[in-house]
Amino acid sequence: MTTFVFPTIAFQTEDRAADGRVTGKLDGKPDAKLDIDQRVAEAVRRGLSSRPRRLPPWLFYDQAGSRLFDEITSRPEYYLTRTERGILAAHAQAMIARAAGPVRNQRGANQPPRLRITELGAGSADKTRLLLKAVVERQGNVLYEPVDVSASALDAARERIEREIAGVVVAPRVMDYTHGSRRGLKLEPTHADERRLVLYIGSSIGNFDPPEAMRLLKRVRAGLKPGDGLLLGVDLVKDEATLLAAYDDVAGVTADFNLNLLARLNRELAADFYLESFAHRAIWNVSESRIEMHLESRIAQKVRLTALNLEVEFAQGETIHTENSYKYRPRQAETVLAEAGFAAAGSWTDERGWFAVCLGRAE
Ligand code: AVI
Repeated sequence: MTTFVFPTIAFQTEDRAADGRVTGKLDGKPDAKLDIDQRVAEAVRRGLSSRPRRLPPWLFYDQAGSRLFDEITSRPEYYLTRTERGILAAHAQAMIARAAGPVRNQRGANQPPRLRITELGAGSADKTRLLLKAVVERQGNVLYEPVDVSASALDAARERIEREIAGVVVAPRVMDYTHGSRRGLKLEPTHADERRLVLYIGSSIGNFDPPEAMRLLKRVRAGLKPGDGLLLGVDLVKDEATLLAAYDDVAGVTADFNLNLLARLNRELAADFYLESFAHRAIWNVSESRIEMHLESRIAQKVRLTALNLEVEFAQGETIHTENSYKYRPRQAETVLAEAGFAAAGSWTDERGWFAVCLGRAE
């Protein structure tokens, strides 16, 4: 583990650049400029000033955090990715056929509509590939629109997918789908003979609390036409030991992922978190049906975030709540989808009933 040592420097002046970043000169280092992402700065100030202390989970995904998350998905304890991949491998054709709509056999019936695939989050090529291949098998080629805030993640997805699957044209959309108006995601309109299938897989919906998740699903629905679909991957409630192990693997990758958040604040906000003085904690909150991740202060300590001109005092044992990962009960996803305006059009699970992929059709 790395220890970060910072000189004592004071944040002096503040200028807003055209792109919304705040730049500031560091006292005693006239040439040094600190480039701060305003959204990060505001989230950290708000979260660390509140009680209980919290940091939003989107902060996990800087370059190092995204790499650690990829590593988590191949840990033996992190059953989610493997299980969902198994479901998609077994049922991709059925999911795609169902999303495209029934094929009527009577003479003169129309061709079923073509599907366009829109994925929220740039997606791991691995799981998405199974669905894209099934669409290409069905209709020859497909337009795939990965949506993400990170242009570099989208570039990587485009490069990977176009190289690996013939017949897929990738049209990345840089957008923060987690925020926005109730009027719906601003997606490019589909053609009259096309249906859009939105993928929101990987249990990403689980990182939103129920009201936030509902707002997000309603926004997705508002951006769709009747007949379009949403394929949602949710992790299901299971025994506590399995859940806890998934969020506290023996190799310590999830601990590193959680602690990287503090390393990120050291890097980006000139903070002086001493990583060894915080411990990764995973808790199963049964009444809320969620795994919580926290960073627990092992000692009483003060931490300075120079770029925010903020000092935070931690009592021994005090935690920063960094993530919730909600686990759904069987049929709960269908109920939630129905409330968001989607009719149940299919649901697939694994033989242990650990994970579910549900198809909702926009009504
Ligand atoms: C991205 N998300 C679905 C993961 C989860 O399982 O909630 C993030 C994660 N946190 C710890 N391990 C994985």
